[in-house]
Amino acid sequence: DSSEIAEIQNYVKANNLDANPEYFGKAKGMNVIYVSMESLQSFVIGKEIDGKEVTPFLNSLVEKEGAYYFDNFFHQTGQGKTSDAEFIMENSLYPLPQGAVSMTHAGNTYQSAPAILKSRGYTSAAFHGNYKTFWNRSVMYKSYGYDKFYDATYYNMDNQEDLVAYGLKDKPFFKESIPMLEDLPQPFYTKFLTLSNHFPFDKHENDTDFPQGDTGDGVVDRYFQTAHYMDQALEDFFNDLKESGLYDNTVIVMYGDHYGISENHNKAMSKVMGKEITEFENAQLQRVPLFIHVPGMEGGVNHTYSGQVDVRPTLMNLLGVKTNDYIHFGQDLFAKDRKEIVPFRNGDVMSEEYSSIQGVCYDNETGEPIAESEANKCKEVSKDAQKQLELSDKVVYEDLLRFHDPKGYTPIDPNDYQYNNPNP
Ligand code: GP9
Ligand code: MN
Repeated sequence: DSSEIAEIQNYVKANNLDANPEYFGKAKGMNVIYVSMESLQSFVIGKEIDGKEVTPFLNSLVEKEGAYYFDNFFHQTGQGKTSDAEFIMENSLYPLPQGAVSMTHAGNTYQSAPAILKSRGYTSAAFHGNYKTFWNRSVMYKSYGYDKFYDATYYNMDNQEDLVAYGLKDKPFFKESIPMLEDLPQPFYTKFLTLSNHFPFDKHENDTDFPQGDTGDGVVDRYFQTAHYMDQALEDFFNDLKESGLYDNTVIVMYGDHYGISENHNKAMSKVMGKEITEFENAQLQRVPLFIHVPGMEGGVNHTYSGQVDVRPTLMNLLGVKTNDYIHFGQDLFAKDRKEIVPFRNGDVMSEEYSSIQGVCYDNETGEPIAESEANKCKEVSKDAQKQLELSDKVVYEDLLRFHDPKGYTPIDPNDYQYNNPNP
């Protein structure tokens, strides 16, 4: 009830940081494009196979003017995979310890990014080359307040060679999306969910001459090929955005949604990484790339320890939208004095100096468990991580945003939205 939301609000208020004035409002009024980079982990950034870069385009962004790259950014997803990542990005809340929140709690009241921006004149749209019912998106997106959902029914799904496990390959997906994007009223808030780099990372041999890896583990070896294809698709997309004139007035946020290579492939991954994949190293591998391109800004590599919950407050501050009154668990990536605590959904927690993995406290610098006598080094970060997860879960399980009325927010009605098939 409303007393519970008050407790959560107090925690959120106490953890709010002032926006960094060098960034606040620097993208005011601009369009927004999110790209969910399927299963992309940070270890591929800068990686070479046979002397060739796996992701030359993304690598070029690391040092590019206008682009910020976050190299200590982690996914925080649970069993809901892509849909969990979406949930975190839209709401700055944690997904659930069990199941996918978009399956179990799609009917909740949320105060999501599309709804927040609606009252600022934004039109929102989601683009995805799979059918709208997958992950219950057709229901969840109404609760998020998405005006439009361009699902597989809007794309040409007739050519077998254009398809991969869950839908359309990334190149035709982005190509066919451009005219739909151009037709949107501006400013827009949009997201594009890619698919080519999805497990089992197959069906792209004829789409690229990029070599496979040579670990002998087909999943890991093909991953480099599908990641390379996605990288090319992203480059094409950027070029098309430039051509359409949208590029100079659009913030582009690209993030890896979750890991692609599970612990079942540790043996091959130890060859890739040149070291044994211990529990500690596996936690390090949960880094996913985050790029934020803001026209006119300087850009640079940012080392802050961070996770997907931190992106929404970052974006909102860039757009000049204060979200202090909203329930959210992230901290702006550009703010000063960030906590740099990254709670994982499995209870592990990463911080700048220490990480708590499966109950063991490690020193990040050495990768070794720290002496028993110093184990309290992890206690404080673990305690805060637990608190955040507990409060966030309360919001979701008890549908508490029903009782929350942020200043300046106009609630949306999910029934106002419907996503029709264009060719019934
Ligand atoms: C399917 C796509 C992939 O629509 O989002 O889902 P995942 O298996 O990665 O959660
Ligand atoms: Mn995914």
